[in-house]
Amino acid sequence: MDNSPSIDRRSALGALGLLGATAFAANQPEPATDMLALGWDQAKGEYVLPPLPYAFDALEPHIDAQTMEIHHTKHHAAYVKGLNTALAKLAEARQAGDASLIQHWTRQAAFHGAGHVNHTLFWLGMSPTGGGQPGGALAAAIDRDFASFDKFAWQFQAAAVAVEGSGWGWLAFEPISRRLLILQGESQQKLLMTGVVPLLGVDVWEHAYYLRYQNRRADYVAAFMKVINWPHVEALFARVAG
Ligand code: MN3
Repeated sequence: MDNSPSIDRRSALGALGLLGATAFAANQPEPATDMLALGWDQAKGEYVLPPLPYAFDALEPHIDAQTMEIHHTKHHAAYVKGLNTALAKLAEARQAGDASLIQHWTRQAAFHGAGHVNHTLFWLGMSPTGGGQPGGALAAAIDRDFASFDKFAWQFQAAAVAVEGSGWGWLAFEPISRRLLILQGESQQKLLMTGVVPLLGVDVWEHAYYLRYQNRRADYVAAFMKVINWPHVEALFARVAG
């Protein structure tokens, strides 16, 4: 089952290169189609659910179609709605000069905003032709910062499996040292280090795997390794570290 509108792989790759580069090139205007693929509608001035760059069943058997459909059309869509709502409520608060709910809606913006960005990155970090190992400069950086790809894969999976409750396993670029870090995100936005640029994230909320893997998070994370879109991660890395 396909879900339309879809975007071709090349445009998805180009668009998601922007996610990592945003902090470094925020002054560069980007084409509207790329912004839509990143989940922002410039014409409407609001966040939108970006299309998946592949069909719901494209990652079978590693990630099942039902999980993908619910995850994308229900969970991710809810983060988009929550982010737009939070920002609208903050605009109302400014208009009214009423600070009583500033803390609530600011927290909501961070949670739903992170949820939106995380999932956009998640979808494009996977591919029906994914798996294997990265090449080029990213492979060299992984060897430098984690000793080997196998050591990286071991730590990345262990970190993701060990996330307490709901969260994410992240591979991120740290721009001060210009090195790679593996981080554990809790919820959508907690335990991340300010300034890092996420390159690859695995969603370990139960909604990401429970239908197929039940409580076997480690099996799900191992399956995720088989669908990683390394060319996309390499492109993100090149944008921020190149
Ligand atoms: Mn999720």
